[in-house]
Amino acid sequence: MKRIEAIRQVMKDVTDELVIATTGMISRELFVVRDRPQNFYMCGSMGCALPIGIGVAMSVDRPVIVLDGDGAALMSLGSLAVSKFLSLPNLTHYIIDNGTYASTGDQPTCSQAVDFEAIGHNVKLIRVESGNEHGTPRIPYEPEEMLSRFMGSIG
Ligand SMILES: Cc1ncc(C[n+]2csc(CCOP(=O)(O)OP(=O)(O)O)c2C)c(N)n1
Repeated sequence: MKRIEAIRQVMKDVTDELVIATTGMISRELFVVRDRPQNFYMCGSMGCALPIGIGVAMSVDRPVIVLDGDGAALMSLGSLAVSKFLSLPNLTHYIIDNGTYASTGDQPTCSQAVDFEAIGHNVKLIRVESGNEHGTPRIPYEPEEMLSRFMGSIG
Protein backbone atom coordinates (compact mmCIF):
# COMPACT_ATOMS: atom_id res chain seq x y z
CA MET A 1 0.00 0.00 0.00
CA LYS A 2 1.14 3.54 -0.73
CA ARG A 3 1.26 6.17 2.00
CA ILE A 4 -1.46 8.27 0.35
CA GLU A 5 -3.79 5.26 0.34
CA ALA A 6 -3.22 4.84 4.08
CA ILE A 7 -4.10 8.51 4.57
CA ARG A 8 -7.25 8.01 2.47
CA GLN A 9 -8.22 5.05 4.64
CA VAL A 10 -7.79 7.04 7.86
CA MET A 11 -9.69 10.03 6.49
CA LYS A 12 -12.65 8.17 5.02
CA ASP A 13 -14.32 7.74 8.42
CA VAL A 14 -13.33 11.14 9.81
CA THR A 15 -16.19 13.52 10.58
CA ASP A 16 -15.50 16.15 13.24
CA GLU A 17 -12.11 14.92 14.47
CA LEU A 18 -9.18 17.32 14.75
CA VAL A 19 -6.25 15.98 12.72
CA ILE A 20 -2.64 17.00 13.39
CA ALA A 21 -0.30 15.91 10.59
CA THR A 22 3.46 15.60 10.79
CA THR A 23 6.02 17.54 8.76
CA GLY A 24 6.69 16.65 5.15
CA MET A 25 4.79 14.65 2.59
CA ILE A 26 2.28 13.25 5.09
CA SER A 27 0.89 16.76 5.58
CA ARG A 28 1.03 17.45 1.85
CA GLU A 29 -0.75 14.21 0.99
CA LEU A 30 -3.37 14.88 3.66
CA PHE A 31 -3.92 18.27 2.07
CA VAL A 32 -4.50 16.53 -1.29
CA VAL A 33 -6.70 13.78 0.15
CA ARG A 34 -8.93 16.07 2.22
CA ASP A 35 -8.08 19.60 3.19
CA ARG A 36 -10.33 20.96 5.96
CA PRO A 37 -10.07 23.61 8.69
CA GLN A 38 -9.91 20.87 11.33
CA ASN A 39 -6.53 19.77 9.91
CA PHE A 40 -3.33 21.24 11.33
CA TYR A 41 -0.27 20.74 9.12
CA MET A 42 2.94 20.90 11.16
CA CYS A 43 5.14 22.54 8.55
CA GLY A 44 8.83 22.50 9.45
CA SER A 45 9.07 21.07 12.94
CA MET A 46 9.44 17.31 12.59
CA GLY A 47 8.48 15.33 15.70
CA CYS A 48 6.03 17.93 16.98
CA ALA A 49 2.73 16.52 15.70
CA LEU A 50 2.28 14.23 18.72
CA PRO A 51 3.16 16.84 21.38
CA ILE A 52 0.71 19.23 19.71
CA GLY A 53 -1.90 16.49 19.47
CA ILE A 54 -1.48 15.70 23.17
CA GLY A 55 -1.93 19.36 24.08
CA VAL A 56 -5.01 19.71 21.90
CA ALA A 57 -6.53 16.46 23.21
CA MET A 58 -6.02 17.69 26.80
CA SER A 59 -7.76 20.96 25.97
CA VAL A 60 -10.82 19.91 23.98
CA ASP A 61 -13.57 17.42 24.55
CA ARG A 62 -13.51 15.88 21.09
CA PRO A 63 -11.50 13.24 19.25
CA VAL A 64 -8.00 14.12 18.09
CA ILE A 65 -6.01 12.19 15.48
CA VAL A 66 -2.25 12.49 15.05
CA LEU A 67 -0.92 11.41 11.64
CA ASP A 68 2.75 10.66 12.18
CA GLY A 69 5.64 9.19 10.23
CA ASP A 70 8.02 6.57 11.60
CA GLY A 71 10.93 9.01 11.31
CA ALA A 72 9.06 11.72 13.20
CA ALA A 73 7.89 9.25 15.85
CA LEU A 74 11.49 8.09 16.34
CA MET A 75 12.60 11.71 16.66
CA SER A 76 10.03 12.25 19.39
CA LEU A 77 10.03 8.92 21.24
CA GLY A 78 9.73 10.72 24.58
CA SER A 79 6.36 12.06 23.45
CA LEU A 80 5.16 8.50 22.93
CA ALA A 81 6.03 7.76 26.55
CA VAL A 82 4.21 10.92 27.71
CA SER A 83 1.24 9.88 25.58
CA LYS A 84 1.19 6.47 27.25
CA PHE A 85 1.53 8.07 30.69
CA LEU A 86 -1.46 10.34 30.02
CA SER A 87 -3.47 7.73 28.06
CA LEU A 88 -5.90 10.35 26.82
CA PRO A 89 -9.11 8.59 25.74
CA ASN A 90 -9.74 11.05 22.90
CA LEU A 91 -6.33 10.66 21.23
CA THR A 92 -5.49 8.28 18.38
CA HIS A 93 -1.92 8.16 17.13
CA TYR A 94 -1.48 6.79 13.62
CA ILE A 95 2.11 6.04 12.61
CA ILE A 96 2.53 5.55 8.88
CA ASP A 97 5.67 3.42 8.75
CA ASN A 98 7.51 3.24 5.44
CA GLY A 99 10.87 2.48 7.07
CA THR A 100 12.37 5.65 5.63
CA TYR A 101 12.54 9.42 5.83
CA ALA A 102 10.71 9.51 2.51
CA SER A 103 10.10 13.26 2.42
CA THR A 104 13.82 13.97 2.30
CA GLY A 105 14.86 11.21 -0.09
CA ASP A 106 14.01 7.82 1.44
CA GLN A 107 16.98 7.50 3.79
CA PRO A 108 16.35 4.39 5.97
CA THR A 109 15.08 4.71 9.57
CA CYS A 110 15.50 2.15 12.37
CA SER A 111 11.72 1.74 12.80
CA GLN A 112 11.98 -2.04 12.41
CA ALA A 113 13.72 -2.22 15.77
CA VAL A 114 11.02 -0.28 17.63
CA ASP A 115 7.66 -1.44 18.98
CA PHE A 116 5.73 1.84 18.69
CA GLU A 117 2.48 0.22 19.79
CA ALA A 118 4.10 -0.88 23.07
CA ILE A 119 5.74 2.49 23.79
CA GLY A 120 2.91 4.84 22.85
CA HIS A 121 -0.79 5.17 23.61
CA ASN A 122 -3.50 4.07 21.20
CA VAL A 123 -0.96 3.72 18.40
CA LYS A 124 -2.28 2.42 15.09
CA LEU A 125 0.69 1.34 13.01
CA ILE A 126 0.15 1.26 9.26
CA ARG A 127 3.00 -0.23 7.23
CA VAL A 128 3.33 1.23 3.74
CA GLU A 129 5.81 1.17 0.90
CA SER A 130 8.48 3.86 0.73
CA GLY A 131 8.55 6.66 -1.83
CA ASN A 132 6.57 9.79 -2.55
CA GLU A 133 3.74 10.74 -4.90
CA HIS A 134 4.87 12.83 -7.84
CA GLY A 135 3.52 16.35 -8.18
CA THR A 136 2.10 16.70 -4.67
CA PRO A 137 1.59 20.44 -4.15
CA ARG A 138 3.00 22.44 -1.29
CA ILE A 139 0.52 23.54 1.35
CA PRO A 140 -0.47 27.06 0.31
CA TYR A 141 -1.32 28.46 3.76
CA GLU A 142 0.93 30.75 5.74
CA PRO A 143 1.47 29.40 9.29
CA GLU A 144 -0.63 32.19 10.86
CA GLU A 145 -3.49 31.54 8.44
CA MET A 146 -3.47 27.82 9.13
CA LEU A 147 -3.34 28.33 12.88
CA SER A 148 -6.24 30.77 12.86
CA ARG A 149 -8.46 28.54 10.73
CA PHE A 150 -7.59 25.55 12.93
CA MET A 151 -8.32 27.49 16.14
CA GLY A 152 -11.52 28.75 14.52
CA SER A 153 -12.59 25.16 13.86
CA ILE A 154 -12.08 24.35 17.55
CA GLY A 155 -14.29 27.31 18.48
C1 LIG B 1 13.86 18.75 13.28
C2 LIG B 1 13.82 18.43 11.82
N1 LIG B 1 14.71 17.58 11.30
C3 LIG B 1 14.67 17.27 9.99
C4 LIG B 1 13.72 17.84 9.17
C5 LIG B 1 13.71 17.52 7.68
N2 LIG B 1 12.64 16.55 7.41
C6 LIG B 1 11.39 16.96 7.03
S1 LIG B 1 10.36 15.69 6.76
C7 LIG B 1 11.59 14.58 7.07
C8 LIG B 1 11.34 13.09 6.97
C9 LIG B 1 10.13 12.63 7.74
O1 LIG B 1 10.14 11.21 7.78
P1 LIG B 1 8.89 10.42 8.34
O2 LIG B 1 8.37 11.06 9.56
O3 LIG B 1 9.28 8.98 8.46
O4 LIG B 1 7.79 10.61 7.23
P2 LIG B 1 7.85 10.21 5.67
O5 LIG B 1 8.42 11.39 4.98
O6 LIG B 1 8.71 8.98 5.55
O7 LIG B 1 6.43 9.93 5.30
C10 LIG B 1 12.78 15.20 7.43
C11 LIG B 1 14.06 14.51 7.77
C12 LIG B 1 12.81 18.74 9.75
N3 LIG B 1 11.84 19.33 9.03
N4 LIG B 1 12.87 19.02 11.08
